[in-house]
Amino acid sequence: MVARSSDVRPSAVRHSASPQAGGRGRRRGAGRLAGLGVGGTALLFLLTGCDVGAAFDGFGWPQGGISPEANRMYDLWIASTIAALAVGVFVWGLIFWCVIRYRKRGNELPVQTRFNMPMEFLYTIAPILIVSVLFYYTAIVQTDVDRVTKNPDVTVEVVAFKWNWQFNYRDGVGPEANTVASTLGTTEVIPVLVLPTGRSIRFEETSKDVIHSFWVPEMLFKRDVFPGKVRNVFEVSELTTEGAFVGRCAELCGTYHSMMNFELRVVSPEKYDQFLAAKRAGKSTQEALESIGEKPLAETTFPFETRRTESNFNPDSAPAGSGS
Ligand SMILES: [Cu+2]
Repeated sequence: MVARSSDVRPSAVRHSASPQAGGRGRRRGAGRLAGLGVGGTALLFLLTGCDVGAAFDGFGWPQGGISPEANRMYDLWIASTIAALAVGVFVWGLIFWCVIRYRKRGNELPVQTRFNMPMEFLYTIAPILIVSVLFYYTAIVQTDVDRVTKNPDVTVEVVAFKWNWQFNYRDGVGPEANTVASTLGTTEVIPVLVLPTGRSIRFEETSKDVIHSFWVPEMLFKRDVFPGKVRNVFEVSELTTEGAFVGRCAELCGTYHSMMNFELRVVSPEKYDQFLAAKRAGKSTQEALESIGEKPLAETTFPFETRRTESNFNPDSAPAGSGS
């Protein structure tokens, strides 16, 4: 016959009243202390955003962000992972401890702990607390990353099309603003998007055909580019590192999706002003880049060989015997 909990509770009470109760109480106290220690450590990491991620290769998250927003998202990931690991180690420890400490030793029914209100209260409150803390920090970082301002220092319109990019430097925000200079990618030349460090930059995205996605891996951020009237907008408060960074389309958009690369060239604000002035004076992007002492062509990626010829693109019109 299976004992109901009400049948065995008196035994549990008697058990705890035994002479061993003092030792058990001390052990319980030590367990609570250990739990508090693990929780406190996780909270500490969460609050300080300590960069232990570098020692663990970012726990799978790309490192080397070039904007404050990228670093904030990285810190959130690292802190969340540490908190998850702390909870995981604590729970795994409890499981193994229970398996060993309370393994079957005889036929006597062990002490039952059903309807233990403090413990059930803890089971309910602890997850709610953990989720609340994670939600709180996620909401803060997400709001920060999605924030757009009324007057960014630089506005660039990103136009995606199958299968390349056009970058329009604008004199204001929104679709009514004017393009003052433009860079258009071609099959032969990778488009280079030139932007300055230390200035807030607004990206306004629009597509000519299907959905693409604007992605510079070092910004640790990508956002879809939609066709039609939807104008996807995001901002970075500044770019912190000069250099050349490859950019990609991150949305499967058709045959040559994987070849839809561009380059982000981050330069000093002075060089950026000179570049824009050269563009406005009618120079090509390559000439303007050379005029500020930058390499004229992309250095992080190269035009892909499309291998599109008359014979393989339109086999029906190919001369007889020119291939399968
Ligand atoms: Cu695309």
